Amino acid sequence: MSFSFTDFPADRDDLRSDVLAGLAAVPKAIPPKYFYDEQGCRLFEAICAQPEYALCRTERALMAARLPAIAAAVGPVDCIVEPGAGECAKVRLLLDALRPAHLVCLDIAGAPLAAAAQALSRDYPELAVTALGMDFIHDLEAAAPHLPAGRRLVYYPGSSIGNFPPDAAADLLGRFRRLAGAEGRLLIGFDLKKDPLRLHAAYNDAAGVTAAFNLNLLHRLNRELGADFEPGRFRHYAFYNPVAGRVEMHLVSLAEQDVRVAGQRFHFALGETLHTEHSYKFGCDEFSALARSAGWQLANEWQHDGFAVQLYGSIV
Ligand code: AVI
Repeated sequence: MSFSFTDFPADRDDLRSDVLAGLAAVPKAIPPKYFYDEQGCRLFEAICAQPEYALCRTERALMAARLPAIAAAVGPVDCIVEPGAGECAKVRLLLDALRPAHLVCLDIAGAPLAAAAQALSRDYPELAVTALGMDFIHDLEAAAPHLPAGRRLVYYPGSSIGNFPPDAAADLLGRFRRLAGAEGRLLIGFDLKKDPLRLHAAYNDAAGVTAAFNLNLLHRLNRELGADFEPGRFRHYAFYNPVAGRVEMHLVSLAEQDVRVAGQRFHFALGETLHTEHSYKFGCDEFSALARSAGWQLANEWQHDGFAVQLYGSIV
């Protein structure tokens, strides 16, 4: 069994500057990557278990049902690279089917990643596991020296690509391509456009878990930046915008109020929004055009109940 963990804490020191810049912007906004402190990771896992939020279950069902075809299409790989690996749960199916020698998993939440990757390495004694606690959105290139030579598969499941605006998504896909190398492949899962009421319900679950996930951001800022947000004075507000093809998530101020964050004062008008997340939904052709703009050539695609998985190789 081989396991290593490297933390890149400097990459995560941007919280203060990103939040201060985001609160000074019009409209106010905070990047969604800051949802994922330890409590945020737990709440996201709980979202995935909500009856209204089918995304994770649907992707798992698709992967399980189509695994032999997916493995055959991917072909032999030496190394799987998983950005945003979280609990390292999704990759297990692929490890069973592809049997690579090496797994490199990356996540901004370093401590939970280290624990999950170490547990995984106990279950796969033949596998060399490298865990990198890093903000790969900011500095994916820092992962390159940790990748072994050989044929690489970048695995990016869970429709995480939908949390980026189209330009940033294309940029990230291009960086995945450079990380994968000329022989490399990309297996990516994304949520499809569908009935807007279904999408609306998925981000407004009856148990209020998504609301707690959204509001947890304010608790995090109170704890880590000495802010004085009163989460009870903000409303979780999420809706599907069919023109833009995305779910938008906001925290709307329920009062006129001032908030102090890292020693600076910010004013919220009654009804003013703090934007926290976009979750883009795609058509299959729309997504493959986006990937193509980043140098990826579509090789295969599988769909199930409003979710798609696509396999890419480099355009030669
Ligand atoms: C991680 N990401 C793909 C989730 C999504 O659906 O955009 C995050 C999430 N936000 C609210 N619910 C789930």
